[in-house]
Amino acid sequence: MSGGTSQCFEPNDALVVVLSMCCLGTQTVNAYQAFVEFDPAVMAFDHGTYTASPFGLHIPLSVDGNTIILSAGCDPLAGQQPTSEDADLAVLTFRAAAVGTAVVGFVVPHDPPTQLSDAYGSPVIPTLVPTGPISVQASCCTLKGDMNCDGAVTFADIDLFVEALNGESAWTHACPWLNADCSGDSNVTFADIDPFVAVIGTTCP
Ligand SMILES: [Ca+2]
Ligand SMILES: [Ca+2]
Repeated sequence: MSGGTSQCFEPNDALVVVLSMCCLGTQTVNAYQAFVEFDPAVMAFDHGTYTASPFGLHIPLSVDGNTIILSAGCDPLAGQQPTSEDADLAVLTFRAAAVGTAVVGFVVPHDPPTQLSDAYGSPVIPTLVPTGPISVQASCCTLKGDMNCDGAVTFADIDLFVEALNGESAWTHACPWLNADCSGDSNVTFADIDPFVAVIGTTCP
């Protein structure tokens, strides 16, 4: 089971996480339950919907604190059969609440556990892959020279710019290292110093 991909969000943006299953091989699955947690300091849960297939029978999705509880299974009356195919199971929509970085993952350990079940109710133990990191930034616009991703190039970016000159492997900040490429050659070198000074004072639209 896993979720979506990493990208930048601004406060109040919708964050959509798709719960899916894959790579079951020859193991067929009849149902699942999942306990999904999120960081309420960075994101707020808005709503979630189950997919109609492959599991059309589900209990209403519920939220317990920062944990979302999901459970669904095949609907034999609708002709649904246990399946081993890759499938999306549910779509969870969050709102970016505050600047920060968060992961949407599974509560492990949990009793009962997050698991898939075969037609006999026996567990098919999944490899649980979290989504993220989801980065909520004050501004997601890419601004050459904006080294702290606050949407403006100011004196506060100078120390970080100098740090970026040490190379990408030494860069430990969430804001992209390549923002220091002010010359546009996809590298960060001393040749970027003059163009960096020239963009001090620019802001995101
Ligand atoms: Ca900045
Ligand atoms: Ca450059």
